[in-house]
Amino acid sequence: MKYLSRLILIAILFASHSLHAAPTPDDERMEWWRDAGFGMFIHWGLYAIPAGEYKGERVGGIGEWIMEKLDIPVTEYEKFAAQFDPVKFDADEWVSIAKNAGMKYIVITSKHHDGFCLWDSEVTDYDIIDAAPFKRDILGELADACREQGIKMCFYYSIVDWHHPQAQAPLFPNYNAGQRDKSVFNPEFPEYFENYLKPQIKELLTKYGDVGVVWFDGDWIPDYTTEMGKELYQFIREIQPNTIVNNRVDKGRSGMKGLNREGNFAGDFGTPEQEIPDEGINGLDWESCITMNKTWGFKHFDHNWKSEEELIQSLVEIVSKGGNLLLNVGPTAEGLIPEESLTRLAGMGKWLEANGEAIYGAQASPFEKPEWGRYTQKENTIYAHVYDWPENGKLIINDEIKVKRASLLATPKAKIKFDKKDTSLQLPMDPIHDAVSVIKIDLKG
Ligand code: FHN
Repeated sequence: MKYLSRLILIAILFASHSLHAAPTPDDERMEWWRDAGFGMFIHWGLYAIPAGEYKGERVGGIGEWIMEKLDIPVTEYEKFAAQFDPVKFDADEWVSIAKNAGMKYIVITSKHHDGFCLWDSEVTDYDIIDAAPFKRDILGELADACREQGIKMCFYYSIVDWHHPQAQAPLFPNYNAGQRDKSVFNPEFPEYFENYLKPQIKELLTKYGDVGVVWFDGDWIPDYTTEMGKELYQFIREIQPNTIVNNRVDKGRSGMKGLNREGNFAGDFGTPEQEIPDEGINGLDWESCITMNKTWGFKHFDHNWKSEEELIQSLVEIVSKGGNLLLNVGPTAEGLIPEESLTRLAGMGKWLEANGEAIYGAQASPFEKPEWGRYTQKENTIYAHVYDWPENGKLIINDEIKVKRASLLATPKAKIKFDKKDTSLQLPMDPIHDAVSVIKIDLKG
């Protein structure tokens, strides 16, 4: 009998081991990103100078598109470079702001569509050292500050380039033809790709130490092909094998929904923009990039700020569906993050200080999202994120949740009573936080 029970035990152990397949190299590479949950997007460049307004005309949409939307000729827009002197820029301060907000990585626009580079590129003089009075390596200062403070440094890079004569419009300086008419091709784009884009990506991956993510944008132009995308993905992985690359490196993205359509496309995660997928998608890595107001690049007259409550609930919503939130700031031409962003980031950081256990490393739960909030899960623990606190303190939870012990995450010692009859938790009469109060539920078994 003893021999048989030992055999059964070995069989069970083997089965349980094979159920949890060993992590793949990609799982190991993605682990920090999956655990991070929350990052800072920084849209900063020459567009912060006009700040949404040029010669008395205001841009209707996002501020960093002012050159295209107001049809500013390249020779005119270039003049902003000589004005770019963000003397109040302080990399240590920016990284501390992100860290105190509970963000684990920073993605900054190394080069946006306007083509201006925030580092000293060897393949152009249209950069912060050669064309602007500032003459400081913004990416280098940020990379050093990130390294010192334990934040991952990541770079946004635009495939679209409205400044480089080979990048888009055949009739330079008619740079935006390709934006407005998808039948317009630039026969010299392959040369731009080979002799400009790739060398710049190599600079970003060899000048600043470990790069967490290369965040491509501008994948939509017809000049850029899926063959280029796949080549670029491999190119990056050969220089820094652990660098993560978003799906906009290739051509698989389904518009602003950001996830890949069927097919074989390069890229490690999907990139919904200004939206959160309706449902969680098991086994798929994705990150929603979202603005705090209505613009990515600074616009002096955009006062449409989302509330701190909405931003915290967006973070919870995204993590409860297995994604990351990349939340944007658009600094001013002086190098300051707007006050409205700072107050919201400080509030999110305070909430995460008390509730980060329910976010960092947490995943989607298998349970239907409840009326009153969302669930996240970690191994044998469910976190109930309560948006709408029950008036009588009685919180009905999903009846499949087998409660061993429940407590408020902010005050774990105070046990909460669970009533099996109606699978309810008896909460204090008042919520812990205006936006989201978190209940920690240790599961049975
Ligand atoms: O055109 C860009 C836009 O300026 C901004 O950078 C966003 C952020 O992801 N991406 C593109 C719009 O989809």
